[in-house]
Amino acid sequence: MIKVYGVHGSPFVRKVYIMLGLKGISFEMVQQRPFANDPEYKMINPLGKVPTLVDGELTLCDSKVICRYIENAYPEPRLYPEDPAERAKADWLEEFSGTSVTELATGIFFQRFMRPRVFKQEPDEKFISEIITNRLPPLLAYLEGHIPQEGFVFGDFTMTDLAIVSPFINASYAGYEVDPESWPRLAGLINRVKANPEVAAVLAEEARMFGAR
Ligand SMILES: N[C@@H](CCC(=O)N[C@@H](CS)C(=O)NCC(=O)O)C(=O)O
Repeated sequence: MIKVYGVHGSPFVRKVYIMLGLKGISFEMVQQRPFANDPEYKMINPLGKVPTLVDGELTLCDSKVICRYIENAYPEPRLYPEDPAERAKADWLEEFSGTSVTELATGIFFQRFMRPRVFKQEPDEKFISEIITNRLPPLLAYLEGHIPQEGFVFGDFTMTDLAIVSPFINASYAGYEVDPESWPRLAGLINRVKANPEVAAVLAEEARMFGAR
């Protein structure tokens, strides 16, 4: 059986849990905390990050790579576009969302949620304000230009929609919501993705784990 090392609440692990759920693939969740500096875990993932997927002899260490593998190995239902140009656009939007956007959106989450709870430190509200006021808006404007008014980026729901929305789920745990007045398409996409039953089921588990909502 496929094993996924990680924890609920990570924007990257979330993608993998939800994708496997949407494909109807059974898997074992192996609890692995990020930032644990666990030498045994680093034997399978040299970066020590989550998620890691193990499928038989195969071990993969990055959510984008893992999701591509799942799509290729278990094609139904399709969760990435098949057209080469759309597929390339999907790759770019997932890369952009998983790097620059995640760094800022989960920066808010890290400061307000992880620092007090895990590291017993005060959040840096000046840094958070710099993210919200100056650094995030240009990225939100870019995403806004790639999201339709209704439906999903490629018509039907794909992993691109989840990849775009996932970092903002973490930001929402820290009290940040995308302003629907300024970025109505992104705010609408967030709501539509959260309404997907498989997404909602994983978010319910996260809420249970965080003891909130
Ligand atoms: N590019 C990686 C990023 C994974 C990642 O940064 N995961 C975080 C948890 S949300 C982590 O494990 N951080 C621990 C660390 O950076 O040491 C992916 O897409 O899987």
